[in-house]
Amino acid sequence: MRWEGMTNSFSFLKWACSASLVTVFSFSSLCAEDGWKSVKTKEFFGKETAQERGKRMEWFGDARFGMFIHWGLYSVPAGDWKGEPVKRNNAEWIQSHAQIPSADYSELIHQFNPTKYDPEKWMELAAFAGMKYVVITSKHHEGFCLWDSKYTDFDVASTPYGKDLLKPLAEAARKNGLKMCWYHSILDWHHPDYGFKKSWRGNASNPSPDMDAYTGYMKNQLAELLTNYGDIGTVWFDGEWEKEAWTHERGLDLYNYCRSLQPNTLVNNRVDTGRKGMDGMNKSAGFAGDFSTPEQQIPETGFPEGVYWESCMTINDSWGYKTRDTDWKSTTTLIRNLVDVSSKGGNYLLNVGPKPDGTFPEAIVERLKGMGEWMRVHSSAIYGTKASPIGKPEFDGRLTIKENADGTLTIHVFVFNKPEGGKIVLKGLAGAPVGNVRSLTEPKAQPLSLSADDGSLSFVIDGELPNKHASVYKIVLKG
Ligand code: H79
Repeated sequence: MRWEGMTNSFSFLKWACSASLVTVFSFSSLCAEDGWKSVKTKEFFGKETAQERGKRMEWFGDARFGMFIHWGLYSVPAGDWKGEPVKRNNAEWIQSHAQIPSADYSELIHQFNPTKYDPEKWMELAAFAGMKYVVITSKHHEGFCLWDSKYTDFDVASTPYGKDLLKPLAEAARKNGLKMCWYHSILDWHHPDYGFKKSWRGNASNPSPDMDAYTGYMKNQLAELLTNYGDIGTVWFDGEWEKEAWTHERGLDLYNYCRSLQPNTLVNNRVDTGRKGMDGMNKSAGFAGDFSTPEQQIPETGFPEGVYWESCMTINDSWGYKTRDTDWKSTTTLIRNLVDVSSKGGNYLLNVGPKPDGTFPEAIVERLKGMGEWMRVHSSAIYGTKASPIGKPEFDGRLTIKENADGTLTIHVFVFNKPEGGKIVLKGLAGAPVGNVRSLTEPKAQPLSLSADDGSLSFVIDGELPNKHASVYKIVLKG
């Protein structure tokens, strides 16, 4: 909704309903007739059979690779405030790190003008890289909304750009075979009713922020996001850790609310208050959420069947675009991270921070293209695979497996660095080999001979590894 000033009673009502300024009126009482109250929230959490759950989770369990996009007003200062670099990594946290008062920070809205935004190009690149879904910040902690929301002026409609950024992205994603997903922050530094006050936040001068009213606002917005943009793959909440504001009861209710709008969508575990810090798994049963979310880390091991998880990680050190951050991970590291995550049965959600003009930094484009080139040859060893049955092998590499329709088992052996002598030993793998070892990296190469002796399989790689990022060998076992 665009900011038009308060010239008549209608725009006054809009102001009172919006998050743009501290308001003495209760948000929910003025806007009660539309939005979330008309949504019948049914109990969904824990109410489906294992089979139903498996079906709902299936695409996520097979996907392995997604694109995370952090984009918002913070992309404009890009890590600097008043010409000075703000310490700490995360450029999307600049308002908090520099304690920028809400009124000053909100001025950035007049500078956000991504005239070079080309969502087709973004999604073509994501698809080329091998990504199967895309998660964008519909709203990050700053509170700015990337779509034209009826419920606030603090959105893209109030920027010089003025157009919904999410609709064309959702269309481009689907056209390129990716599922559209939303990251939506529970924490909101702008909204006057958000339930935990700080001097620089938009709730600072509200004597009694009303978290029920704020939750109503968030639900109204989620109704927009889960009604007007087609099927949404995942709703990815974050910013749930302030105990003064967010509770288990609110989390469970919000989970059920999202699924009442879209029964098949997946909701991450940060909707509730059960995650164990940055390792992102749940402390114990009973917390809502369909999958776990380790942040900036890959778990040491895989998890039992039926535990779904996704490691989200940055491509440099910041989530939001940061001009001074050139600490780009190498293409090799990114590919090996994807392999590592796959070998443990998880998904890799790799973040990009677009520039305020709507383009990706060149370093990101280069790396995603490099991943795509590798994936074009090797993706069958990534998608729809299962975790290694023997954990990490002793050589520098990883394994994934695939159960074939004819009852055989394909083992993909990823080799990062060749061990001395080139002998690859797979301990603890029994079963009768079908044929020899074939190279996925070089399908035309001569098969290598496979030895099976008590409880281990082995083969020898001669010469250089054929791929510098990760070379892949295939073994088929019967029984
Ligand atoms: O959106 C990106 C970041 O801006 C956001 N999450 C990713 C996906 C984020 N990064 N860091 N933080 C949020 C800060 C959270 C830090 C902590 Fe905590 C909150 C540390 C202590 C309280 C997490 C929750 C770890 C322990 C509890």
